[in-house]
Amino acid sequence: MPHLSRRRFITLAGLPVVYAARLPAGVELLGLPPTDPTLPGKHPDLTILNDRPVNAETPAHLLDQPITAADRLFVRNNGLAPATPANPDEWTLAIGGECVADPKTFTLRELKQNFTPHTYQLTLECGGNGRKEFSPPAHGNQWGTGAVGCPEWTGVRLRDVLDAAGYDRDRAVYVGYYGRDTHLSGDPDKVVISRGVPIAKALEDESLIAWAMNGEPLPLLNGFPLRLVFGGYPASCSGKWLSELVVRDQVHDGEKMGGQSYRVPCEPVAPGSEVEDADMCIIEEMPVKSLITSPMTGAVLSRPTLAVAGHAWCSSTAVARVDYSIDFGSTWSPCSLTRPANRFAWQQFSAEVRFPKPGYYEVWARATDEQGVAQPMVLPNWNPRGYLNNACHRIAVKVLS
Ligand SMILES: Nc1nc2c(c(=O)[nH]1)N[C@H]1C(S)=C(S)[C@@H](COP(=O)(O)O)O[C@H]1N2
Ligand SMILES: [Mo]
Repeated sequence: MPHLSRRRFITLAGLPVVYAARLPAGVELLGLPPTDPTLPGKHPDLTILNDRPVNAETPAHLLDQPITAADRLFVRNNGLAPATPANPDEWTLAIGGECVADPKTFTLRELKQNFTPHTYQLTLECGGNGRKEFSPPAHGNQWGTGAVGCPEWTGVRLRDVLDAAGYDRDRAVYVGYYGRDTHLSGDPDKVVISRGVPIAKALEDESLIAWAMNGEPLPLLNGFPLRLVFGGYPASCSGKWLSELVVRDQVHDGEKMGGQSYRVPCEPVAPGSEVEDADMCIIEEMPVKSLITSPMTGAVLSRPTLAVAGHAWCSSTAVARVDYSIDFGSTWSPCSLTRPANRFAWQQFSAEVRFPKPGYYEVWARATDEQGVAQPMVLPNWNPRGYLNNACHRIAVKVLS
């Protein structure tokens, strides 16, 4: 049977077809379903929302690690990432703005050599994470739950660098950033995004100018070689491919600071309302939130117990408690909860859940911060651009016996 021996060593999608020699003549292999193209430096199972600009989120079960691996951190680009610099140590960061009398420039090498490095685990979450759930729908990337992650970041304190540059402490109101990405139009004069934080946030211990994620250089898509990282604030404040900081004597008015961008109605509005720019306020602290990362939704159980685990995070010192419910929020039971590695790091919760009889259940998780503010069970505060959805995360479970 020569046709069989010829098929002995065939491969499919890079895998050996183990029983190729036994494949009857005329039978075609089924093949594997097509997979999304993989982003450079990223896990192949990230969900790609767009490729121009690149936006990709992380399925909940891939976020199961206490410290998010670099290849699993979501990507949110507003423009086009710059090319990988040939000599990253020569990358420059300029410090200027109204409050800096004598503008200075530091190379990345100088930042590494002349300042004390610090490492913090900081939760990075896009202000639009969870936008997909808003009704009526909100324009923008339809993020599910995966525009969040919590790697360990290494860099220098923004405060130390501002101190070294010198700035007018009495007049400083805001620190804005500029990066080296390119506007989608290709116009080199158009700024992609230039946001920032109030001076008090900029001066916190954990506010970093970072060059490393989990001890390795940043992935290009996450800002290589240099970026800002602020925990507790919308990730849009954490400028990537960082090239310039401006210490402003007013609220920074860079690209995407005004209008409807990264802003919510100052007072709650009815779903579907149009809101004047003047009535929109800048998002600062992000609300308390949690995510069930294990098991995946849709788990099928052959016994009535289940280990549930995930993360909880907030913009204050720590999440105080996480509870779970299997009866749609009628009653709640406490989860175990770890302390954060540091402020703004996410914390791990876990629980052994017992189901009273076979059937369909949902497990809901609810985090409460130290001020006693808990996640809402239903979608909170509808807003035109669909920011700050911190409704409880839920998974479906089928209990067979
Ligand atoms: N230069 C620059 N910085 C940026 C952005 C960008 O498009 N360009 N996107 C911002 C937004 S909206 C988010 S949510 C975070 C995403 O960070 P990540 O891609 O590393 O996850 O980067 C922020 N910093
Ligand atoms: Mo974002």
